[in-house]
Amino acid sequence: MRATLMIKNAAQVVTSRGASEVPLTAEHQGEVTVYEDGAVAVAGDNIVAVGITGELLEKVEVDSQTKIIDAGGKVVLPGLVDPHTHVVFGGSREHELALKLEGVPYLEILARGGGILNSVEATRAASEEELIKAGIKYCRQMLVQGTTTAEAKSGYGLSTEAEIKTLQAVKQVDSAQPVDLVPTFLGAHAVPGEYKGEPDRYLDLVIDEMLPLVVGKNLARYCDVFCEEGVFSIEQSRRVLLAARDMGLGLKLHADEIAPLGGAELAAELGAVSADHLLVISDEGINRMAEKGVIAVILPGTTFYLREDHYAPARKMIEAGVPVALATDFNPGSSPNNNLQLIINIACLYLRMTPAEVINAITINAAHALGRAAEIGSIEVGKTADMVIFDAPNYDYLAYRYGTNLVSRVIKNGHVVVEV
Ligand code: IZC
Ligand code: ZN
Repeated sequence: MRATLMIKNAAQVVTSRGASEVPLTAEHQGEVTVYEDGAVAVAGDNIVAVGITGELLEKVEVDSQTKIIDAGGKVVLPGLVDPHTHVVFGGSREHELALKLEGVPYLEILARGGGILNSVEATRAASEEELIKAGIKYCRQMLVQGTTTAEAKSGYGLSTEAEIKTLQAVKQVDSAQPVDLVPTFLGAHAVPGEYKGEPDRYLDLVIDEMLPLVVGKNLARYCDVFCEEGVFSIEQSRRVLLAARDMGLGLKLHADEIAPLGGAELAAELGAVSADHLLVISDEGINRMAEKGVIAVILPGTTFYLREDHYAPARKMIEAGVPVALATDFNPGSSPNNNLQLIINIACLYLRMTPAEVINAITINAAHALGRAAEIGSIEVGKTADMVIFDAPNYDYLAYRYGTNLVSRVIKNGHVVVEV
């Protein structure tokens, strides 16, 4: 067996094992294998061996063509997976910061025609090329911070033309740089100004015109809805998601973030792959998600940035057997952060998750939330060689330090794409 790339002498290689079929839950959420003095061998795109450096050097052939990385004193993790982002949008919303500091709530800014609708205006005004350029920039920021795969939602177009433009931009951004993007159609993100007061008429457009085009052009793998008070109700969300499911898309839902509408129960009822946010999830919702194996994608960076006084009940969900993933929710309003390393800190400190639980939440369980766990999310033989080397002596250190980018190298499809 000849390696094209060999990482050796790592202080720790840290990964889940055997969780590519079903996400990790309950006590397994925090199970990681740690290879001290670890090594990983790669041939082409794929991982061909992982273990202790001495053993690997015996069984894997290296030659003058093999790229050898000495990871002495460093930690190797699977490439990070960010399963909830709105990475393609026009403009930015720093001008809303003053309103925020005056205490105007997020949904009030939206009701006044700002918030998401502000970004809709900027996204409609942008050309596809401008959206692509910004998207590439944001993806590069993610990559240098260790993210190798991310979800990318539409939802700042809210017209057929602008939603298609956004998803086409997502496709171009995906192929123009190393971060793999999994596209999600979020036409039901808000009611655009021209349909104000007529959400159902807007949803007719989403269902009858946008969805068939999106599916026909193969521009999305999932469909999502912003199910929230003053945005879309449970009934309206169900209608969109049922139509999307009939057309072959997987389902996701912005659920129970600000008002407890029962989004978690709806996600379980419809067999969604994930329900996201869940700050105000009910006990019933937790039980239904556990029963159906719906992944909770928790977005604690958003909770932090909206200055909410309580976080999603992550411990309760883990104890009830709900698989937990974490994401940045990168977007121009409620979470202008695309760094998963910061999510590690916030999840440990405020969700009270352990560093090992968090690592699984941003690797294998996040890969499950994107339907990609057979290929990515762990350092196991046969998987795609997506890995991050952190300048950290052990994985606890990643939760301990904050605000500094600890990435030393990023490997994507077997190639070093970031070297600090
Ligand atoms: O632009 O504010 N929650 N969608 C649902 C968002 C936040 C993004 C935004
Ligand atoms: Zn979101």
